[in-house]
Amino acid sequence: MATRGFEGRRPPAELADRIPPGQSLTDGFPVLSAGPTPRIATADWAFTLKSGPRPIKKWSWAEFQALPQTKMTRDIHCVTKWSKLNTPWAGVTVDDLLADAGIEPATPFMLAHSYDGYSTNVPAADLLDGKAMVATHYEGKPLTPEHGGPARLLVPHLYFWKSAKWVNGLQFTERDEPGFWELRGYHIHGDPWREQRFRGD
Ligand SMILES: Nc1nc2c(c(=O)[nH]1)N[C@H]1C(S)=C(S)[C@@H](COP(=O)(O)O)O[C@H]1N2
Ligand SMILES: [Mo]
Repeated sequence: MATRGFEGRRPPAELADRIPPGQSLTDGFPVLSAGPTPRIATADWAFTLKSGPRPIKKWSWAEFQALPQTKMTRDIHCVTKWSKLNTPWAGVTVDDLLADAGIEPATPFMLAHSYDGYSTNVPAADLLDGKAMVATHYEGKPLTPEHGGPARLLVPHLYFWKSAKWVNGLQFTERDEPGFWELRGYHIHGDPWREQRFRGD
């Protein structure tokens, strides 16, 4: 019998090539937050796209819902060593946000910002071409507050700390500026296939 739960289980052989080095599968969906869960009513929610200090475009919840909605089912990988396969999300791709704002990527780097003060840096190339979205739904239902609702960033091909919960903005930056966990020793990029867990990996 395989041991299930938070410790994870060994992947069946046919799934082994979907599990990055050092990771185990979980069927659950652990909640990991640096602080308390903020409760943001959709009526109070807004999302801002910035280039440096300059706001480019701001969407209310209603305006955001009117953008093209995309479904994305992906495997996710947490630096605390759990992976979860086939997680089904829906929301707005970063490509569609830039298209609605009418801009091309302003700089090669971005910072995601959140209602709890969290931030995380991601190269723009890792957010574009359908690689990432601002997710508002999980398993067909509105995203719960614990998992980042009303909206979270989803960057499934990087470690899950890059998927900022309670996200309220994306900002183009001139340099790759470390965010909350990157300032506290996590890797600047966070590719699970290269085991980029901590600074220097
Ligand atoms: N705003 C915000 N986003 C966050 C975090 C956080 O503390 N605040 N934790 C990160 C970490 S370390 C992980 S592993 C994932 C966990 O997401 P989950 O709770 O939905 O599993 O969210 C990431 N996004
Ligand atoms: Mo994490």
